[in-house]
Amino acid sequence: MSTIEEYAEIVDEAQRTATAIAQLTTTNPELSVDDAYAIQKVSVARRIARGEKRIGIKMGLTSRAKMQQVGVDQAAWGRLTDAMILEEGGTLKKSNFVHPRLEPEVVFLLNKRLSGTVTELEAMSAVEAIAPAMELIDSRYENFKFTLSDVIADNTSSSGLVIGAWRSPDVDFQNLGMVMFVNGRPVQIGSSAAILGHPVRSLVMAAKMVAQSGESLEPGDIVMAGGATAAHAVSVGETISLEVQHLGSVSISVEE
Ligand code: OOG
Ligand code: MG
Repeated sequence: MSTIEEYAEIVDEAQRTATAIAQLTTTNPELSVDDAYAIQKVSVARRIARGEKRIGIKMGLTSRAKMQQVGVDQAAWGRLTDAMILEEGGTLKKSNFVHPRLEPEVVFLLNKRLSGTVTELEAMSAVEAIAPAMELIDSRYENFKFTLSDVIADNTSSSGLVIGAWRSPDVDFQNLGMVMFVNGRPVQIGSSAAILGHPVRSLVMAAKMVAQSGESLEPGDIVMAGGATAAHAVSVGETISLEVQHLGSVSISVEE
């Protein structure tokens, strides 16, 4: 059995070099969720030590569609750094990733600290702004296959994010239409309500989950709410865009 540090190096190197690895649970079927979060923390600390900056967190597996697509039925969170930001309307290089997928999300910008048990009202009052976003997920595991512990150790597949224009959260964002297009053709159609019934619940859950790791959500942090539909495996030559009702759109193109 390897140590937390050894596993952290394995997943970090897989990410850094875009190389697929075997699931950690193949050699260690007993890998616990707590150990997996410890591995995630150390692996992201390696990125921070290389000069990346923490920008917030992402929630994952907060919709039924996402859980079904990857066969894991519990929510999880991961850490985001500035190196993951992709330019809105720009391009992403597919060769920087193993098997990248894009998924439609909404993202929150916080202006207050949130940690532990908070109400939906408290979570709402900590939201400075909301924006449409797509997350680029890229499991480092072969065939995009993993258990809950595997995916947590792999920073919940976090790889990139494209964020659209921020707007005031005064719009009711409980049930907003979300359509993701590939070269103008709709490929994923959903609603923000697919995210736990209301995306603010993802923020409530985020505050609780980070507190379990002794951390908090800080003013200035962003929190990705989680994919509202299944993710789309991207191909070179595609332009992928997301339109969120009342929130606007984001897009990115895929190159070699
Ligand atoms: C795990 C990450 C899930 C989401 O938004 O549900 C996630 C994965 O699907 O690879 O980011
Ligand atoms: Mg996601």
